[in-house]
Amino acid sequence: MAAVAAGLLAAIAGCKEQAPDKIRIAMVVKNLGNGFFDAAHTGAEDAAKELKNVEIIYTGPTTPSAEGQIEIINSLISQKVNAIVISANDPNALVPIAKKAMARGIKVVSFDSGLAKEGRLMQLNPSNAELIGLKQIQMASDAIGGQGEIAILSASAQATNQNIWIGVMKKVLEQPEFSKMKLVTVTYGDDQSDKSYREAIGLLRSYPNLKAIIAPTTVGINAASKAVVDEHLVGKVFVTGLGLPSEMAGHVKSGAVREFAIWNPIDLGYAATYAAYDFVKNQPTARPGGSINAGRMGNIAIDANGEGAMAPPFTYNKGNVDKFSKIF
Ligand code: RAM
Repeated sequence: MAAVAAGLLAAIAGCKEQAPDKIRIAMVVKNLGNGFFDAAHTGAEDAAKELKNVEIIYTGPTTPSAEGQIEIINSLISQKVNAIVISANDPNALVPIAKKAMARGIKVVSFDSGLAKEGRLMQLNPSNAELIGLKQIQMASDAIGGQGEIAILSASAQATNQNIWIGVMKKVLEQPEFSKMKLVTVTYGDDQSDKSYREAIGLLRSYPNLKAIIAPTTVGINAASKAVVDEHLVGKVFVTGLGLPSEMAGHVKSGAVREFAIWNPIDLGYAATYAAYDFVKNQPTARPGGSINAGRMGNIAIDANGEGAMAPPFTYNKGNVDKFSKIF
């Protein structure tokens, strides 16, 4: 009897030790197996360590679809997580499920690729969209001497972030400075290496006068660079866009890429986790017009639209790519 009672007491104590206020933050990414999101996950875990009582549930579909993310969010609602930090595969299709989560008290924050305003409490952008779009056109222009045909190889067709950047790029191309550059097409590799590679090969074969491929996706830029090498077009077609130094160092060396850009995905995942935490904790400034406390990243302002932005994109070339390839 005594042993049973002691066991029961221990079990009760054990329950108590399970810290009822442990905060569970689910990071839902566009898809698993993408190095960019692996890095964001590292940042989320860094934040969790600092915040102490936080557990990160890292999840996402195998291919980047809204349907896959809806299924995952449904299951996170049943698991009663405290917050969802999501990089959305579609700005609108996920709104009803995100609203359902919020109605159950789950704090939904989007990062990287945003949810429409009504589906989240905040969107954390890596940087300003205008800067990201302009930067990519500038890099392409520099590589091809300001003239010639260019194509865009994007991620999935509904991706919020890529579509915003493509919109900016099209506007930037209307400026007189870039009038000799012609965008011939936009194609989608769905952030899958094999599909992106096939699309890139298709571009190179369909447009014999193509001078540059801009891939505003880390998966696409890697695949397009490989396609240019395999088609023996190094020096004739230049690839640029957004890439991870760790994946791009070889392509810079091969000459397929002169310059590319990106922000720090570790810091982005870290700050998004802090944002979710602030909303869970009901920090009074975590609201549109306020700011979040993002730990080592300092305070990040939230505009009236509920959006915040981190640092400008950083440019990589043969002078610095090796150094950064050790980080992300
Ligand atoms: C891919 C994803 C991600 C984007 C980066 C640049 O990894 O599409 O959403 O921000 O590229």
